[in-house]
Amino acid sequence: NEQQYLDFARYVLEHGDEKGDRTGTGTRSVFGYQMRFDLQAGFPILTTKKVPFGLIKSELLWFLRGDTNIRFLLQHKNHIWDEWAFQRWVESDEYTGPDMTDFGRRSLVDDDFNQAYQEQKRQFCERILNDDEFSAKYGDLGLVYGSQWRAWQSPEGPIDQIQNVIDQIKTNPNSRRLIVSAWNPADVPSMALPPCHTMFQFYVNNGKLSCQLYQRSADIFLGVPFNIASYALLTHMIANQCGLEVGEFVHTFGDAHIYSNHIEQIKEQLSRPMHQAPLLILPDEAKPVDEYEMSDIKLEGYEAEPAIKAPVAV
Ligand code: THF
Repeated sequence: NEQQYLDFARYVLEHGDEKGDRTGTGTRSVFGYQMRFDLQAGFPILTTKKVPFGLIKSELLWFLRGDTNIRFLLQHKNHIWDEWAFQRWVESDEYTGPDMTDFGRRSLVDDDFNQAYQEQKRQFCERILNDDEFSAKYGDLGLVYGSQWRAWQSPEGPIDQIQNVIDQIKTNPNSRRLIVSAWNPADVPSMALPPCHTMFQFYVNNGKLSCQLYQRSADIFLGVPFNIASYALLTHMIANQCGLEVGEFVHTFGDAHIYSNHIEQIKEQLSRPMHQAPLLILPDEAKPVDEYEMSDIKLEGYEAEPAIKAPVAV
């Protein structure tokens, strides 16, 4: 399973074209790629670097709650979405601190600026956690995953795509319409970041539930290890609720890229040994996906090489 990720990364390193991007970082990129993970062969979390599974759990529970405010993430010490909320804050009229224009890029090249930025971001997170009014206004990322999954706005009222797809898996497993879409063209302009995981489809065969994700844009070093584990976990949770075994997770990509400031890190990772895939442990009884707590989800036997630090492009 993991070998496919390593092959993918090596392929993009060797065959990717240099391509500029929105964040100004520069990438090596390919268009179109696919990996398949057999979920019966262990849980597909990488072992060539330690991936913080707690962050993956809290992010997925956040999506499944239909929540779009980073406060829940901060309460779980999860900071992977901070930059996108922070950006809205520093661009607002109410922000009066030091100039934070282009903070993502400047924090990497200017030490003094980076200190000021880290301090502003720390204060921002404090306020999101402790100030209800501030949090309601600046903690929210707009109509991102959580709201599209659980409450897609339509003239007839909100559509709960997750509940609908679970009902269909149970009652009409042969359906070829088991789809959840996060890409809502009407809402894209108001989102802090338009969804990278554009849509996913389920497939039931021989008592097994498979899932395929179409990801329009993929940060191979930082994002993809999270994305694989996240959708594998979601597939397990929905299979559990529907009384099915797990089948495959098929991961299909649009623009798949390695940022120019992740090249050394991915080369380091490619030189490392793999370990045995861990097992995912969920509750024995069928549990609705909305009722999960962090402690309901466990990995058994997760052994991995050390984490590798890399800057995230904003
Ligand atoms: N933007 C970019 N440029 N890359 C992404 O992967 C990405 N995401 C989400 C939204 N925009 C993105 C956010 N997901 C990390 C992981 C996932 C993210 C964002 C950041 C990250 O930095 N991971 C570190 C550990 C972080 C920590 O320990 O706090 C890592 O080493 O894995 C794609 O969904």
